[in-house]
Amino acid sequence: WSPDNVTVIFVLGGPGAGKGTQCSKLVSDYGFKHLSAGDLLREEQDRPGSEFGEMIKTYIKEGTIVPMEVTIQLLENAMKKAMEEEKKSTFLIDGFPRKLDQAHAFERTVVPSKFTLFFDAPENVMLDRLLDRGKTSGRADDNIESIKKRFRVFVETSMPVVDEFDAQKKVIKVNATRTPDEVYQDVQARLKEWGI
Ligand code: UP5
Ligand code: MG
Repeated sequence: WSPDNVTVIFVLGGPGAGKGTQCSKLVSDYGFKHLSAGDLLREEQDRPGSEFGEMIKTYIKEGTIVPMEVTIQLLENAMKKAMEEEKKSTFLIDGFPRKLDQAHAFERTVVPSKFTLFFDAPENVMLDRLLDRGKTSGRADDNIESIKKRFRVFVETSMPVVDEFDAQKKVIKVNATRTPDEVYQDVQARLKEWGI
C-alpha cells in the first residue's frame, strides 16, 4: 500500500444527483473501483457487533455527517482490500469528502485526489428522484423530512468542498439533469480532456 500508485477521483453532488448511477457506468467501462462512502457506512451500520452501528443510523436519518474518523477508516480499509484482492488502483470515492476538514484530512493522511467529478442538479430534480427511489429503496433517509435536511447540509457544509477544489482547478462539473446516458456521454468527453 503506497499512495504513489493510487489514483483517487472524488465524486460529489447533492443527494440524488446521480453519483452512484454514473459511478456504475464508469466501473464497467474504465475498470475503476467504486467506493460509496454512504454504502460503506450503511454496511458498517448493519454489521453485527459494530460499535458504530447506532451512531451511524442516527446521523444518516438526520442527514448529518458521520465523524470522519469512522468514514476515512472504512474507505482506507476498502481501498487496501480492493488493491490486494482485485489489483485495483483507480478509485471513485463517491459522496466523500462532505466537509472541508474531511477533504484536508483525507488528502493529507491517505492520498491527494486527482480531481473531483461534480454532478450538478437543482433541488427539485433531486427531490423527485429521491422520492421516487424512496418507494422501493428502503433507505431510512429517502423521506421528505430527511431529504430536506440532507439538502441543507449539502449546501451549507459540502458545497464548500467543491468550491475549494474548484478554486484549485480540480473540478469537472457536469450537468446532471438530463438522462443517465446523456450525463454519462458528457462525463466520458470530459474525462478524455483529463487524459483518461
Ligand atoms: N437517477 C440517477 N440519475 C438519473 C438521471 N440522470 N435521470 C433520472 N433519474 C436518475 O440516483 C438517485 C435516484 O435517481 C435513483 O433512483 C436513480 O435511478 C435516479 P443515485 O445514482 O443513487 O444518486 P446519488 O447521487 O448516489 O444519491 P444518494 O442518495 O446516494 O446521495 P447522498 O449523497 O444523499 O447519499 P450517500 O449514500 O452518499 O450518503 C447518505 C448519508 O450517509 C449522508 O446523508 C450522511 O448522513 C452519511 N454520509 C456521511 O456521513 N459521510 C460520508 O462521507 C458519506 C455519507
Ligand atoms: Mg449514492
